[in-house]
Amino acid sequence: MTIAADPVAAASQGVFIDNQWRPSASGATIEVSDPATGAVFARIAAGNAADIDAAVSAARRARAGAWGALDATGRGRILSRAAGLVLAEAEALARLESRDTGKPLAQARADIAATARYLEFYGGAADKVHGDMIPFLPGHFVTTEHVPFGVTGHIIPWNYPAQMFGRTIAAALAMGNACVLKPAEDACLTPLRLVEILRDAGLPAGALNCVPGRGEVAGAALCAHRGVDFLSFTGSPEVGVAVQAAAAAHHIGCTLELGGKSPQIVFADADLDRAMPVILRAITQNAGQTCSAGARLLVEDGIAGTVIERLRQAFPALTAGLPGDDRDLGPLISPAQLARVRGFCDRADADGIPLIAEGRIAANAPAGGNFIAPRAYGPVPRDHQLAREEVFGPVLSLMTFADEADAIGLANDTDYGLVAGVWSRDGSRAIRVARQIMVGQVFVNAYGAGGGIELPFGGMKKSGHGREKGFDALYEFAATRTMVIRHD
Ligand code: TXE
Repeated sequence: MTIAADPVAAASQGVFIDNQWRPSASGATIEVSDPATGAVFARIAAGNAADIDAAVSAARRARAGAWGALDATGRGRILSRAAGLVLAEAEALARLESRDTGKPLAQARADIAATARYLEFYGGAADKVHGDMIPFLPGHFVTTEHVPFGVTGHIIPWNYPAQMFGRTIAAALAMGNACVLKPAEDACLTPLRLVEILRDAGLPAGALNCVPGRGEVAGAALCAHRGVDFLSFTGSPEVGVAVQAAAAAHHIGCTLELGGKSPQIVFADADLDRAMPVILRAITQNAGQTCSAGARLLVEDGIAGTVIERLRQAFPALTAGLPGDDRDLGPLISPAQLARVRGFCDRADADGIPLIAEGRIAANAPAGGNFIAPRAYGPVPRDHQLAREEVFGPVLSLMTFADEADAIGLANDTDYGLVAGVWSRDGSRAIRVARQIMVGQVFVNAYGAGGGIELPFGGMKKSGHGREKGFDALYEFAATRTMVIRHD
């Protein structure tokens, strides 16, 4: 029985090691609740340090055995086959993702398509990675090659479980690493199915192992395990610090993707008809629980009134509803996340921050669901919590700026540095500004949450370091080995 056919079966499937499910060491489980109703509909294993240890051992055996012996073309073919298998059951996976995370079905379908694209992209890229020949001293011949680290540990969050799986696992496998995945306890049913799909595509035993469980137990054990050679983490800055400390304790590297407070900079000459729908989508997609959500709307003084009026017109129609009804947004992931987002709104209200506009919750949204209506506040003082901290919910903070220099200063006046958008009909200015924003990805007259699979993505400052997506991600999962040959 597969998880796609019956999510509740996940309970009995324990941890995935050496290409098979086995009971977790403790037998303990974690309840999985439906964000739209609050009802428990599945259970997952609560893996612990013993499970992590078994998974890492399996991965090390795979590296020393069949997986380590496979050439890059062989690895790529397996990933490409997996892409096809994902597409073949895309609808079932999308429904599972939508139920587990609460996201609208259309967004879940897009996520599954993207997951297949990751597998396809890195499947195709696997045997296109090559080193250099470097001119050196007379009588010397120098080459470089990109060597997989060995065993890579992956900790992913709950906001895009399938996409995060594709992003981090496909790139690491393409380079020849063996992986141990710790998915998020709040939503991990699609990753639990995706590991089976990789097996069915021909991945040798041990090349990909998955231990669901709590972060402070299974996640911490993965970070601390001496058999892990590299860590890839996406989640909160607080846990990111702990992951990096654990990596440093045993002298390994890590990539961290830790969210953001991304600015959308709108100059007075911007094409608002084009910009506004994108700006709205960038804060409502996945109910704002997106690392690259366009959370700060920075508007040139002269058009602040116009933009505020546009928000007043647009927001009341924005609706949070049942995932299957495909409204603008679904519920938040959990009661805890709902309380966190409400807390931001309550503090903004208490501090007298003007509420520009509010969306609504659909009449048929169940009372037990984690629904919240999207909101736009502004002008938000530059030092207010709502201007500075990641809400991770559908809450837009509008601020105004005086001129180009002020816009750049304001955009960079944040601890984060993930994504930015610049909207202007003056092409030279838009590019000039875009190049001064300290972020890993910047859009001009566009804004795509994180961009495409092909585009390197990652943070500066508190948003983390390292790059995912595109070819850059492949090099994150390998060390460069330089070989110097003397032949005179
Ligand atoms: O994140 P956690 P949470 C931000 C966002 C959100 C906040 C809290 O602002 O509101 O973080 O979310 C695992 N050792 N982002 O609490 O705890 C955990 O099991 C090792 C931004 O869900 O960081 C899960 O698999 N691992 C973000 C993963 O870390 C640990 C996405 C993320 O959970 C661990 C998610 C530990 N000690 C939240 N503790 C983004 N960058 O998009 C937890 N984990």
